[in-house]
Amino acid sequence: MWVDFSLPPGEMPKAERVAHFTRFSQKKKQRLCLIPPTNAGDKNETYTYKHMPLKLKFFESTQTSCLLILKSSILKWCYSVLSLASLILLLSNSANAQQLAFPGAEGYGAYATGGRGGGVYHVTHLKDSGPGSFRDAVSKPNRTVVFDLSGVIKIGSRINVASNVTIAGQTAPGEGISIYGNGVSFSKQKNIIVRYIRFRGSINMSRGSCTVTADSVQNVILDHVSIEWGRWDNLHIQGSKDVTLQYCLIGEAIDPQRFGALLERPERLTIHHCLWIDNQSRNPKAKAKIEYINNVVYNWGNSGFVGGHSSAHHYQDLINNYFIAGPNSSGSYLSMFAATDHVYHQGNMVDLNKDGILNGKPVIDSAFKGASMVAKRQNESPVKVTIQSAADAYTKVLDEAGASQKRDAIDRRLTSYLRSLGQAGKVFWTETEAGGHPKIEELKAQADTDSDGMPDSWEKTHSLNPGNAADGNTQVKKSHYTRLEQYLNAIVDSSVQASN
Ligand SMILES: [Ca+2]
Ligand SMILES: [Ca+2]
Ligand SMILES: [Ca+2]
Repeated sequence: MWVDFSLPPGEMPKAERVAHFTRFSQKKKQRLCLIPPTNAGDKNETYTYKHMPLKLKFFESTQTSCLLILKSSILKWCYSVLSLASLILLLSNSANAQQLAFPGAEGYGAYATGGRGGGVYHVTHLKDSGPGSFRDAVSKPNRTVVFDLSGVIKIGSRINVASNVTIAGQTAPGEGISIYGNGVSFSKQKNIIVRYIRFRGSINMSRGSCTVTADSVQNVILDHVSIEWGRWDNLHIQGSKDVTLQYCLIGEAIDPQRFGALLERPERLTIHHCLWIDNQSRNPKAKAKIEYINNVVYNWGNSGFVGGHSSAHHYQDLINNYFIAGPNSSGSYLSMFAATDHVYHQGNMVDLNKDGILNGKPVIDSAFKGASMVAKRQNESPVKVTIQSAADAYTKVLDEAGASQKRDAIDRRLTSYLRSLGQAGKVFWTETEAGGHPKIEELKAQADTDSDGMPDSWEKTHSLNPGNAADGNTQVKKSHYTRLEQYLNAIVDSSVQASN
């Protein structure tokens, strides 16, 4: 709005000053300017410039410049621009205070901070425990977990993840990492970011086990995570707040219940762009305050999305989801709603004809039999989900759901079922029946000499020091992410493979 403008020091006669200002203004067109102070008697003198009244206000200052205020029609314009500038500044400051977990994080869990600014732990082998294991990696807070290799990590007992942890599955090479054989618990923890990894339970778990439990958690985001082979449900979320599941694949639950997910009284919960596939029911069961947007539910058995149907009140918003029947699907793509289920729905589609073509019909009120229908959204997170049509969401979910940086054979099989649009798919009883866990080729990640999580090659091309780990936590000026986060974000932003 103003520029530095120096006049010769010392007192300058009024006429000369006006002349100088006029010359300046002509040269600079109508830009506002700073002009130097002269003496106290000159305060608030009025001049004209091109027939426009100007009021010059001088600071009593020995500085070489002072503020010019225009008392004219452009004054309002000036203030409006200033207000806009302040607003932009304010917004950018508040963005700093509320940094997204990563670019593209949406929903109630989008502000999770994970291990930002903490240490880096390298998973260096595929064994169940000990230094360098995944179990050890997530056992302590304030760290980012990176993977020096790809493969299947077979675990014998549940793994508990600590608070303030980022699990950066996208750092693993090749087809990435599967944690297989038992479950992973995030329960009672806060601020966790999980991206591009597979959690797979097993028939060898105890009968009531879920693959992932996230009870009483806060500020957690699971992004591009595959959650499969849970015995009771694949996923259990109870009493949690500020949680997002996005681009996850929640499928192939196994004996005895073979259910997708049980949500018990979570609030501020977002589930968007997830693929629910080959689960007998509960895709999910939503005893919850939830925004459920752009999901695809394929080949449910008995039931698709299930209401809370309890004495407590539940508030479910279903927006632009696609329900697509498969070989095992009944017609109950929405079921078990009671008057205590307050349902808002908009733009959902259902395709029940199993004809290999996506040609569904709009879901109408009567599909939510027993529910109390409401006309307005009841849940809307501060970081809004970018909402697509149900048909567009189908394509996006097919491309991206699960650990899709490079899908492994199991997730490729499951998404091939979806692609068949009614022809293929099965609600299996055990993972053995489904073909078991195939090997994932064990590849090594690029060298990271200083162990700061960023490979030498990346550091060299980004003016960082591959011999000094301290640069990982320095901040990138524009984005306010750390250098390590900048790397973690960059390797997936452009690499989701269309070939999936
Ligand atoms: Ca069809
Ligand atoms: Ca490094
Ligand atoms: Ca470094």
